[in-house]
Amino acid sequence: MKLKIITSNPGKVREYSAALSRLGIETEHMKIPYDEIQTSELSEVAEKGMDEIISKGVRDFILDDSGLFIDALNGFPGVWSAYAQKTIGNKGILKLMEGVENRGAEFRCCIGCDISGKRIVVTGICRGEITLSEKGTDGFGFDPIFTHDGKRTFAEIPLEEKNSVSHRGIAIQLLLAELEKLGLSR
Ligand code: ITT
Repeated sequence: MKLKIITSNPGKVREYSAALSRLGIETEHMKIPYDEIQTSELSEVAEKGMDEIISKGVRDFILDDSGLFIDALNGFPGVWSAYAQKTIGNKGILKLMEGVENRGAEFRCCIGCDISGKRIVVTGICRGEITLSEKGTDGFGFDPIFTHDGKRTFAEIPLEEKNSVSHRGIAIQLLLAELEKLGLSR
């Protein structure tokens, strides 16, 4: 099976190609812009994105809408994560969290998959904490300020380890289970 990975984010491409090749699924990166609508649900953004990609004649693909949801900030930046990353960045998030004791947060990843004319939408969640400072050089986006084990950030662990515990890794496992149910996993 071959799936196109539709994203503008090279970090996502690395994670999908590593995780899917281990499952025997071939990947091909395609950068096709699509509108990310303003809504409070990642799945709505993913579904609308899928409609737009399909309307352009592209089939058999995955895309994802992801975000970092911080408990003490009532879920911010959440669906505005890309905007927050571009504007205030990790330093800005740490500033908002200065003096905040409750560091709880979660990453969510909603994958939309179009395969053999069928649509699968799954969401993976990874809980953890916002660190006090940026640490690590691997990964991308919010990885240097998020720790799932209270010890190392996602930017300090190898990609394979991130994939085994992360929101995206969990969403990929859920996707695989749905593909198996449909008899489409090979
Ligand atoms: P595409 O929509 O083109 O796939 P994007 O980077 O805009 O790329 P999202 O809207 O899904 O992707 O991502 C929202 C933000 O959250 C963005 O700034 C990402 O860098 C960040 N992000 C998503 N997944 C992440 C992860 O696994 N680790 C760290 N940051 C992540």
